[in-house]
Amino acid sequence: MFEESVFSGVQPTGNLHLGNYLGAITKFVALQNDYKCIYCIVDLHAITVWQDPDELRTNTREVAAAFIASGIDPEKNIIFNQSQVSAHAELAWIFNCVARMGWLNRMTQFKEKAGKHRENASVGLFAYPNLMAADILAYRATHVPVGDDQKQHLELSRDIAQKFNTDYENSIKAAGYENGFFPLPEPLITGPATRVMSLRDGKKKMSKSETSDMTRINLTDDAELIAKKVRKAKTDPEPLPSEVAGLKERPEADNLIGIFAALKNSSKEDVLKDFGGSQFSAFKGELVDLTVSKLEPITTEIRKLGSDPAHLDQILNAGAERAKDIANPILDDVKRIVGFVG
Ligand code: AQP
Repeated sequence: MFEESVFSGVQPTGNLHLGNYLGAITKFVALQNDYKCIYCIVDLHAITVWQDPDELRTNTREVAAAFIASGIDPEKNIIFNQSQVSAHAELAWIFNCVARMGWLNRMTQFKEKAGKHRENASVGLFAYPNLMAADILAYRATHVPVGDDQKQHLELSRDIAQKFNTDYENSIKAAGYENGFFPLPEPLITGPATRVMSLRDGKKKMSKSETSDMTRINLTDDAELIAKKVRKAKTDPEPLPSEVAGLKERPEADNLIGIFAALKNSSKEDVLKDFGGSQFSAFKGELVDLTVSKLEPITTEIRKLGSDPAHLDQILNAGAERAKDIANPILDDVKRIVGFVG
């Protein structure tokens, strides 16, 4: 019914970390073999919280470099920054008028990010999920690889797509679409590290905005710093269990085993077959070696690509043109369906 395709985005809001890498970027790399993929650096989302303009430019190029260094082919896939394709913002406005206040009021990410200062949060931060729906649906994308933290936003995207299809049913049929205009995009949340947790608190998500750098492993960290962070990662006094069930109520152990499994492309079960009964000190040594061996080539490549910002800009500009070629005709149809003249 809908041609299968993949869309996902990453915010250029600071150093990318192991959570972004395992929860999202490794999935992006794997999917490029089977789908038409569009990977976006979502700078419009980034400014929902104030960003220093120079840092925003640097971070945007750094995410582009991280995509490419991780193995995403910019020729085969489309890589671009969101603000270059105005269809995202235009469709988001239409979705602001489709989504209901009650739906957005239920979004836990807004509650967490706005915290006690809700009245002071930007309107953009509140409406963020509508823009995310527009990002995906501007391409009528069917599959969205994301970390577990984005599940609720994905569900909202589906609700918006469904409501648009219903609200404009007759107009959509008149435009020649028999089965609704938008697909209901499916989240792809798979593997042992869909929610990588802070190294200092197994109940909190690893995050760019957490003040302590010791809570996360950044893609730009060198081997020495990775070793220090892993050595200091919070654990409990028990040896590692031999079964996954034994990780219950042990969030820090669960997190480190999940990271190891994801980096090794294996499962928690298999990792525990090797390490069940081990002390954390022995396991952490192996985790450092594995993390460094996976990240070091990527870090080196990010640095190399970062030394030529003009080349990265060329890639983003070319990607934006290809993205416009897909999104603009879809937006034109949406405008007609809604009843805009022109
Ligand atoms: N800890 C995580 N574990 C697994 N996946 C994660 N993702 C983020 N954190 C984790 C996934 O990475 C993709 C890009 O995320 P983002 O940059 O768009 O925004 P975010 O989720 O807000 O990331 P951060 O690091 O938590 O940023 P701040 O601190 O600004 O809130 C998404 O697919 C996300 O699921």
